[in-house]
Amino acid sequence: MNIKQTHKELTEIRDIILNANHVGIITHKNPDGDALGSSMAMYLSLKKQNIKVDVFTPNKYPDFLSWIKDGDEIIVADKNKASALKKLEACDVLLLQDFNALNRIDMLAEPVKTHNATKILIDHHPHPENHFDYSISETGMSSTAELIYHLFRVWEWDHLIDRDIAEAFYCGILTDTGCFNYNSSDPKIFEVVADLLKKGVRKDHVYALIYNNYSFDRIKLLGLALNERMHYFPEHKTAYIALSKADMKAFNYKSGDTEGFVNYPLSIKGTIFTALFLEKASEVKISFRSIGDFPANEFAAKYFNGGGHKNAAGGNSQQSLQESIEKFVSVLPEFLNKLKI
Ligand SMILES: [Mn+2]
Repeated sequence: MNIKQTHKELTEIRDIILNANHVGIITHKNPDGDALGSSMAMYLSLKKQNIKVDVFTPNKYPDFLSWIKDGDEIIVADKNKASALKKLEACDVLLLQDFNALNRIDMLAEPVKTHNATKILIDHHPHPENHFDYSISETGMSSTAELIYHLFRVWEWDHLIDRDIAEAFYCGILTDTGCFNYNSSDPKIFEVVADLLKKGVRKDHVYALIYNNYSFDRIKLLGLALNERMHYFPEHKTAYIALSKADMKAFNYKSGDTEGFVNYPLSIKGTIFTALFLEKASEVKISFRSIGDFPANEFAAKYFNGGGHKNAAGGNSQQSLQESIEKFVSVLPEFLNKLKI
């Protein structure tokens, strides 16, 4: 366990949480398995200690995460903004989990920025912003879930981890490592998983809940993406998939349906970089994945207002879908040249 803060500093943070009147846990928009898993593990553990606590997400989490214990208690800000902001205002400690910049929490950014509460960032993305009272930022962790598991050990909260909490942690680790395909070479992750299994995690069951939980339409959309919307540049070891609004509408797109699509082109032998372009109402959303030394986060930051991890990043474009793709294709050679890959 390699958390930068000393044991004393971490204990101080624990005591701030334990002495709070009302803790607010906030995670990023379009919450993924780690955002939700790490938030709910914290939420369930605080509830067990009779601490008043709420979880806030900017928008709804995808259906494939609806099995997480007490997920229906999450306050979804874009569903009822006024009531969410009122509850947020009542919090005196805010735990900001699984994001590094306030723009990741959408309409909650401004209220959090001006909030008087003690703000504690708990995250594993590089380059966190620095306007928080405390920042537990560990880029070496596979996931925020793994980081919080280690915090629980330091805080002597591991006795609180029951099956529900263990499965929330496991969800975060499983999804943020692509089922142990990346960000998971550190043997310590498997020690964490071993302990979670001892706490009762139903490993195969959780896998099925997350990955065998799609609609027929979603599989057909994947078929379209791979068969007609994927473009491969063997000379650049790169492939991208682009889906238009019409493509998604044709298959009754629901939030979460394109989860994982970006990874498929990496299974082409020799591919080191992939992108997924999704045409949204007001922007084009882009996900990036890479293998080895290719810094997907630097590419996302340089050309597409984004960032993230070295091998998993995201960004956006205010141009049209076609213009965004053209930009991608045109900047790719110069970026690859500089890398000398
Ligand atoms: Mn994460």
